[in-house]
Amino acid sequence: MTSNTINLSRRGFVQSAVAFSIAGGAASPVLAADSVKPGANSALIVIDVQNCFIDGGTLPVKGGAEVVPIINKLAGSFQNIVVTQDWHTPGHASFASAHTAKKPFETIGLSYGTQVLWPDHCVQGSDDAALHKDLKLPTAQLIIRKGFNKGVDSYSAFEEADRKTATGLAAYLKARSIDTVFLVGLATDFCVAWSALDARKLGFTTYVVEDATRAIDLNGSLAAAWKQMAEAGVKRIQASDIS
Ligand code: VGL
Ligand code: ZN
Repeated sequence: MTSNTINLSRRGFVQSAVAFSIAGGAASPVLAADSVKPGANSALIVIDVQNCFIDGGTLPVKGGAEVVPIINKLAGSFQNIVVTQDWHTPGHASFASAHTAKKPFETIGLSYGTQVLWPDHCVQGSDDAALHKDLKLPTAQLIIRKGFNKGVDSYSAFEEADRKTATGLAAYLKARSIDTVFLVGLATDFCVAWSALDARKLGFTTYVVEDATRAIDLNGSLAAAWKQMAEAGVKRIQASDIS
């Protein structure tokens, strides 16, 4: 290719440029079939893009700030946008500090099962719990806060960790005839994954936009999350797949 190009006359170059664009054109139907255009029945669900999960916060996720411009841009493709905030009480049961002789990232058995213990984070009303200042979602219609029951965590935007208490998000989406959700935000392997798995369980067509998420990756949790999501029928896409 390179040596041909060097010997091309200008006319020859123009011809080969045309040939190249035809070949490119032939490839584009494949791209078009793979790309998704969110409609009136789709919602972008922006999970926990809060100061706590970004550098300088209490539970920073590596590269967390990088999702902000990607999400801001994606928002232009959606008629429906929902935002979530992790919203814990002081002394929340998911905080290591609430348990004797426990350190962050250890686990504990609570009434509803095994709970990973975290540094104190996203305490209600604190700057740490605020949405990142560069997140620009003026058309978002709902902010849903979760994890506000002191004794129960809620990674999922749909259902608390007791697997009984609904946040109300599913009923809201269903009332608005939304059957397809696109999940972005933090963290891929916790709140995004749990929300995606519950969305599938509740019957939503579910996409996770991988490059609009970042992970905590604790003891292989990221690979495990992608495996579970694939098994549940969650579609893994990139921001460039959305038109
Ligand atoms: C999250 C750990 C603890 C998350 C929330 O948003 O993924 N992770 N609380
Ligand atoms: Zn939390």
